[in-house]
Amino acid sequence: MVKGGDAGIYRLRALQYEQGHPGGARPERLLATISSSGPRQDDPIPGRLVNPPKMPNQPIARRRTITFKGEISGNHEMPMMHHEPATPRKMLGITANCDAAPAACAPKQPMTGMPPVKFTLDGKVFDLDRIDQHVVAGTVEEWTLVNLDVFQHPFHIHVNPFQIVAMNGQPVDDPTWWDVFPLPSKGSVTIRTYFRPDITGKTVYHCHILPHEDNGMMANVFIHPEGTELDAKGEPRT
Ligand SMILES: [Cu+2]
Repeated sequence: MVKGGDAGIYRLRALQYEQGHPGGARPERLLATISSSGPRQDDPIPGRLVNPPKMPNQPIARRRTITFKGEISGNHEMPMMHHEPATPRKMLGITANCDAAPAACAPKQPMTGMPPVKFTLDGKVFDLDRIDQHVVAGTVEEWTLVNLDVFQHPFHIHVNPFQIVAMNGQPVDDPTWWDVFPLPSKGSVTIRTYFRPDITGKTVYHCHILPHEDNGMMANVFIHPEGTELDAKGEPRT
């Protein structure tokens, strides 16, 4: 939350950002142009919006390791740079927004004779019908997210935010709740999350770089109702 300045025109920019990608840093981009006008308001800005919930003090029900790997084969940037007219593709029943996610509108394999771009979680590309993790509502889990690439992968999981408990194996003591967190180059982040009891069913976790996600770096997690027992393979007992 920001307080507007004196009357005038302001530009909101995303600064240049180094993701560690061999193609170089992401350039600065103009996000919005903001016009400040009218009588001045001096209302205070709240110091905090909510009192964040505490992580429940309960044992870790399960620990998992998830690996992130991109196979960019030298043409990783091609979907973004393709010049054919964009055709929106349907993903998860939703038609892609070509302005917000140009990669979703580019042809899947822009060049012939080169291996396709492939981004994987635990060696697999996304499959709508495959459940990759079974978890139980009301439990706390720790996931170690391993990035095998030199470039970052920002991890995002739907529904349940998470806390960071270790970076590259070094403990971190920070109660901040995260929605997305960048995995460092050739490193790991261990997260702790509480699967809240009131939300169950299938959802996803994925890399939040859209061309990575759209080329496979996403997986399904199924949150079973509280009290569900998982067998040795981590699947619900029937
Ligand atoms: Cu990624």
